Amino acid sequence: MLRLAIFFFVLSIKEVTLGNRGCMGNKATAVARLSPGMKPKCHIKARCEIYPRSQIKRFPVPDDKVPWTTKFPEYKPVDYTSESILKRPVYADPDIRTEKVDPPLSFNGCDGKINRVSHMGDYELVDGIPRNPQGRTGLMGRGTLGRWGPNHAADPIVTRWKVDESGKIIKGPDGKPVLQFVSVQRRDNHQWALPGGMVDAGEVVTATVRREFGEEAMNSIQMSSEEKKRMEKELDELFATGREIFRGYVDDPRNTDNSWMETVAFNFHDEDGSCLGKINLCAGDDAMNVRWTDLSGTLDLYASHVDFLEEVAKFHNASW
Ligand code: RP5
Repeated sequence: MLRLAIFFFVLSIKEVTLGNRGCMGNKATAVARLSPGMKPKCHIKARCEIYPRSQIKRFPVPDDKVPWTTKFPEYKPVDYTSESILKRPVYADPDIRTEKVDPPLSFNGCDGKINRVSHMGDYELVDGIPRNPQGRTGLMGRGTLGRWGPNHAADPIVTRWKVDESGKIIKGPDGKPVLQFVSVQRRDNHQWALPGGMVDAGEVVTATVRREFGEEAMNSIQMSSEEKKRMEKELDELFATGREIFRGYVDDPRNTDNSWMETVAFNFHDEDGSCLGKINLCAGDDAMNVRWTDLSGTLDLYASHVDFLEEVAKFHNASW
């Protein structure tokens, strides 16, 4: 019995480690590990009527027609890939429907440093094109996403307890202590969100959360090398420990039938506020504002970020 327990313990450690290593991890490590009780929700934001940053209307998909297993013969998704993606910025794939790509893209695997493995397990290819594992979105093509299939992101959830002037923890209406997290206001749609971002080719997700927090919540891009060094030291302390909260599909308004967002979200919690006291929040890069926000069930945030925060509140037994 003890041996069996040790075996599973070692296995789970291995999975956490390899799963964070981008394309160096193997396929078996990439299967979704959602926190217990957390299930990816049916497309809500990924069926928003007007596709972000466009005038394009999605083909309406009723709730019961989202799963591919439900027949929907009248389904005619709009085909849309934005001009900027078709111009092939460095992070964008070629248009595999119109160009001959040799060698072909390695779906469900790795193309050099590009990770095309889904956290949700193997996805289907229809006529060589990845199919969204969560079902229909009313739009085919890539929209404004660069990659066919999974587009990998990482999200830092930096938390502290809310205290009054005397340092006493403030309680919420449910009598539980209130947590606060660092949120940013996105420049593209002005919605409040976690300061997450895309994983660069070859980058490990733990490096992405740290880089994105530095860029969006501390404006590291505008810092002098001296200031950057100081920031790195502060972040070392803050990011030394982290708990994986979620790994999987994100209900992002940019998702399409052929391209979708996936993320790994980590919670970095400063129990006594000693480490975060030194951190100077300053919005930068894709963020136009940054602030501490109270965790609560009434939050309205970008994509499925509220779901990750609910998990964090549960874990810390905080007010929700
Ligand atoms: C969301 O998009 C992820 O959860 C992450 O927060 C974000 C990454 O995209 P960009 O902020 O880089 O646009 O799906």
